[in-house]
Amino acid sequence: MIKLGIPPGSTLDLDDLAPDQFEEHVTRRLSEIVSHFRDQEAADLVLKQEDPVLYDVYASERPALDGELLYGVTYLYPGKIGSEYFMTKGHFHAILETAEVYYCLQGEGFMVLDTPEGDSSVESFSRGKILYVPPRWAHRVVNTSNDQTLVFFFVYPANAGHDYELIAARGFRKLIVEEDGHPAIIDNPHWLCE
Ligand code: PAN
Ligand code: ZN
Repeated sequence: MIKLGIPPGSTLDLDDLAPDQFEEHVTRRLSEIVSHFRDQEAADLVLKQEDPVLYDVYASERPALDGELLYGVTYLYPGKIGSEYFMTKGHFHAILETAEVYYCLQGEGFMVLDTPEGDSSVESFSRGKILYVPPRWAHRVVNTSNDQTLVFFFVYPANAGHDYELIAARGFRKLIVEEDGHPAIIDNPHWLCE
């Protein structure tokens, strides 16, 4: 139930990995995004042992109306599946012509972006960096740290919605993998294949 008036402000404590001021909480485990990883054998091996949490998303609850915003914070944990770093599922907004702002509060990594037409971009994303995701650009965040959680704040129109299907079907054009101990941006060999 959304209350009228001004919601109380709150302070985000970065050491608190389970902030309680947000009404919505989604936990994403490997099994939910396993098909997005390049190395399916490595993913299967991990899943035989455990189903690790890749990230937690905490978000405000607002009505999906014109003029409303949703905001929150994502904790993307460090880790790899084979040589590919932990990443968010990635999506277009269901209303394609909606933008988003991301602000990195902790950690280091990249944002990978694609348009439906096949344009592609990769932006570094580390503590203090603000990224503007223009309308039409699908977006995914990748944590390239070996040991630090990547934490970022986001805000976007409350009626934007999420379209995960196109990315699930064709992937992003670029992948971020570890090569010789460092992050490398490579072409996705499976882009558009399925
Ligand atoms: C973010 C993302 C969040 C998780 O709130 O939804 O970081 O990523 P996936 O939705 O791709 O799993 C956002 O971009 N909202 O629009
Ligand atoms: Zn988004």
